[in-house]
Amino acid sequence: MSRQENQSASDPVGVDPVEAGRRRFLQMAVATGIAFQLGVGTADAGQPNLIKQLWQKQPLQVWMLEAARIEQTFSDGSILPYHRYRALGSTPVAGSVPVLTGAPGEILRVRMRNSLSYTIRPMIVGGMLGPTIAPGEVVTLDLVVPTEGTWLLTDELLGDAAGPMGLGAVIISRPHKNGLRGGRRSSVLGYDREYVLLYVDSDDRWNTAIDTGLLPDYTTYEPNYHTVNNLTFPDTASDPGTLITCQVGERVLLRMCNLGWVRQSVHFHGYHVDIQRINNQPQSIFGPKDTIPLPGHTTLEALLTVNQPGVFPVHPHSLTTTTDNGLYIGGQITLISAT
Ligand SMILES: [Cu+2]
Repeated sequence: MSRQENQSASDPVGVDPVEAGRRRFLQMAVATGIAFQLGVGTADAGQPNLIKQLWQKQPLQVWMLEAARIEQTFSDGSILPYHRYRALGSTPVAGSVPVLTGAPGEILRVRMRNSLSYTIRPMIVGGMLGPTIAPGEVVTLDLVVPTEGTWLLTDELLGDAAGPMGLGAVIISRPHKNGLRGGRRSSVLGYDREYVLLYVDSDDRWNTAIDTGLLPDYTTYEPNYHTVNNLTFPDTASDPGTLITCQVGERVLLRMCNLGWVRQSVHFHGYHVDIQRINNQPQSIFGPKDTIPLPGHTTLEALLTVNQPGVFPVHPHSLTTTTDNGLYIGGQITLISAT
């Protein structure tokens, strides 16, 4: 499913193909911080294997994702259809949300299968668009890891419904501790552990409409399902990627992500956290907070200094979001467990 013909169409005549590729690559990287390149690195179609030449010293990990229909059963017995990215193979997850990791400037290679009944187009919020992927198609995306931070991968064609449908993944951009870039370490953060928490809210009428091939009523959005890492409480508290496990004295980086539309205010029991970055922009004006703002389609990194042992809830400060379709207790609650 390579689409390399697109890749070489603008090669300047008479310019060394590797050099041309490098320039184009750098232009994209500088302009946006993120670049999708279609099919580069698959050498079998006779095009210059640009990425391999540029990055041959870096082993390429191939992450595998599938855009798939998934039914989830909630505590009230109701079942909601989602269209989610499913992690295949050894692709890491938090809950069931794929979490892809790379260093800034590195290539992330993703093989994406579209098992949905409509064309999708992956995009990174605040970044570039990927290619369209037709139903049944498998496409290899090579994406340049953006600047240090936490990024949302979602779908452009589903538009406003991509979040409610759950079509999201998280990309962590983290400098190598030793090695690349002269051994440069993170300039902003020092931490002992990290967790990803991805919040999604859904209005069942939207999900049901899209799942049956119809358009939802975009004028009305009243979410009644609320997941964190595609889970609800108490499943959140038994998932190793969603239960925040730590020890007194540690610093824990929380990569808070909101793919939904509810303007969340996430509240911490037991601790205050320090906001490090919002949408990957360093922040210095916030003091310690027990409640942090997390609007839709936003990422926020907060540092939790674990200064007491215990088990404490973390949840959006809205009663509705701590329910499953109105049934308390459920929804977007998870726990911090500190020993
Ligand atoms: Cu509370």
